[in-house]
Amino acid sequence: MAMTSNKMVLNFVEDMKAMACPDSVIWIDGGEEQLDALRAEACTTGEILRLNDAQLPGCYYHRSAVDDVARVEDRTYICCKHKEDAGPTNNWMAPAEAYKMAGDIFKGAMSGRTMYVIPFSMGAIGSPFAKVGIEITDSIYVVLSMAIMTRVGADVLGMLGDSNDFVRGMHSKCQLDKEKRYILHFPEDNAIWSCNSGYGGNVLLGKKCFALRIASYQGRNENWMAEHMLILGIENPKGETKYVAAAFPSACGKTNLAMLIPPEGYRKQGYKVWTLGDDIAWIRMGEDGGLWAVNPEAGFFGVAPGTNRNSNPNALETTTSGTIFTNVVLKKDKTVWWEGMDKNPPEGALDWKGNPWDPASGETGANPNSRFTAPARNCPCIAPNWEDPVGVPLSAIIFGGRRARTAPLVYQSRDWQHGVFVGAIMASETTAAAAGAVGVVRRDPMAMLPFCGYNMGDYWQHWLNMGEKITKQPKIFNVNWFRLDEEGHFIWPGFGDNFRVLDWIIRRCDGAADAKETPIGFVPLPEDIDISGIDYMISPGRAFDGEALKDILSVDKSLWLEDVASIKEFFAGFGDKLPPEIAGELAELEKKLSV
Ligand code: GTP
Ligand code: SPV
Ligand code: MN
Repeated sequence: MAMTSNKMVLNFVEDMKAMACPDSVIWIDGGEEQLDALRAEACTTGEILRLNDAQLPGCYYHRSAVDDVARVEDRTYICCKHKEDAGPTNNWMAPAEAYKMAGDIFKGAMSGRTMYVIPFSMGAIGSPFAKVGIEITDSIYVVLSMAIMTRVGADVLGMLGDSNDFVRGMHSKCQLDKEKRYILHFPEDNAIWSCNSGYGGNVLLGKKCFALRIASYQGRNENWMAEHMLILGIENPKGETKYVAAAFPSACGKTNLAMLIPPEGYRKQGYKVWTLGDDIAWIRMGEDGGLWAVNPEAGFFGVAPGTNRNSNPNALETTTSGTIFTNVVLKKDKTVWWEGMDKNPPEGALDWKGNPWDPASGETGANPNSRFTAPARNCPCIAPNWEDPVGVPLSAIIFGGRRARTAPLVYQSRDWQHGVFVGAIMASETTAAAAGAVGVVRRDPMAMLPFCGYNMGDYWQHWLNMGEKITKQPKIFNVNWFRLDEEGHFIWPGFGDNFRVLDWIIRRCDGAADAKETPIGFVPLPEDIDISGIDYMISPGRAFDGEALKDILSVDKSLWLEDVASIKEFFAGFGDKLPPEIAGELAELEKKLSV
């Protein structure tokens, strides 16, 4: 039974039905009863498996196809009328061609299957900034995951009313044929078509497809910003909370930073970190002239490997109920395990492919991009105001990536324009979150390279324009937790100790900390970063100390000049879409490095 009389929604569903030819259509109402029935059905077919109810109540296990475990950037397209509007960093296809190609793939793809219609909201229902999508899918895993990651059901249609302002999302697993796998975005039509995948980032269309690729396009037209950013609050001993948003590329530490627990010394003084979001921020101008951020999601689709009681106890706690685990190790007692959880790989377990796993084999048990899908409300440090419809005011914006050598632990931009440049020159080593080689340095502006729904040159201009419009500009910083020593060990302890850097950032925002000016921006003096109580061995013979701190605060001009050469080459691809202000900042940087 259709749950709405909205003609646009009904027409969309009818069109997709006519194309995919499902045996039946089910509208997702958002109630537990329906979701429970779907869970039971998916357990019967083996699509998911119920985990140990005593230890992991309401949790399920899922495996994706072995060749379908990450986003496929080379098969992801922006389909707008003019190629130039997609820009040099996106794959482009003409809309008519894309609809035709995918239409042929979708033809009859759901015959013998049920088509689910998921009305979902990005943002709290009732928030003036929330946006609606309808996702059609033939996967119960997608329905259950969307019910965790977004707000789904009848209330969403109530909020939409008769409006045509919704994203039309069409997904089918089809045959999971990787040669016919496409993730197609039509920003000018508010539409997303995804076929032949069952992996989260390709199929949970509310996330990267809508909340970043389509929303970034909408934000440019409507004067707001959709960013690949976590949002956190830092409460000081006086009970005042300041908010920051941080953009790091995939698998570079957003979830971890969002949920961090400050070192003991800070905790004793009364410092606390509150989580508002771990992956996506929608940012608008507030009435006070500042920038305000909301998290449009309702759950976390987090990286499992490396999550443990020390690195991120809050994430671990978040996943103890109502969670779906994908591609992790399945233990005999129907609990889960992954590399980096503890030092006791389980015996008699099944690996992420479903085969008996021998920990001594040298193969990992969990896929490096294995993930958990967990409700945000489960998180012990979720901010009490995380669903506030107007969001939270940002004091600082932080960029960061994985750089073995070039970028120092932290530096601050001179002003907004220079800060936009700092975001635009971001680079990071690739990770398992996307298909392809891992560990290769690539330029990834604002951590948005795979997620910007239009020409990145226009995107930088939009950042500059937003800075002009606001009167209270957040301060802009860059961090790098990933500097390596000669032998490849992380020099900085990271995780909870990253709070020491957040502390400097907040003190800079308050005008309460000093800094040294360098060619790239303001770097802390070693004595400005509190390293008391750090207990970390960089390598067997070397403890982290003041010397190590000096090392990772250093700015090596020759390395930076190499980076300038790579930036020039990257920027050249944008032609006259490169804002002159950004070109000017690059010339300035080169000049400062050359003296
Ligand atoms: P996406 O969900 O893909 O967007 O990733 P993310 O940015 O949320 O990354 P996440 O926090 O899940 O971290 C990814 C990996 O980086 C995990 O294996 C972490 O253990 C590791 N990591 C996170 N923070 C740090 C840190 O401060 N230092 C080091 N060395 N590793 C870290
Ligand atoms: C990322 O890759 O940045 C993720 C996971 O957050 S996915 O939803 O697959 O994009
Ligand atoms: Mn992400």
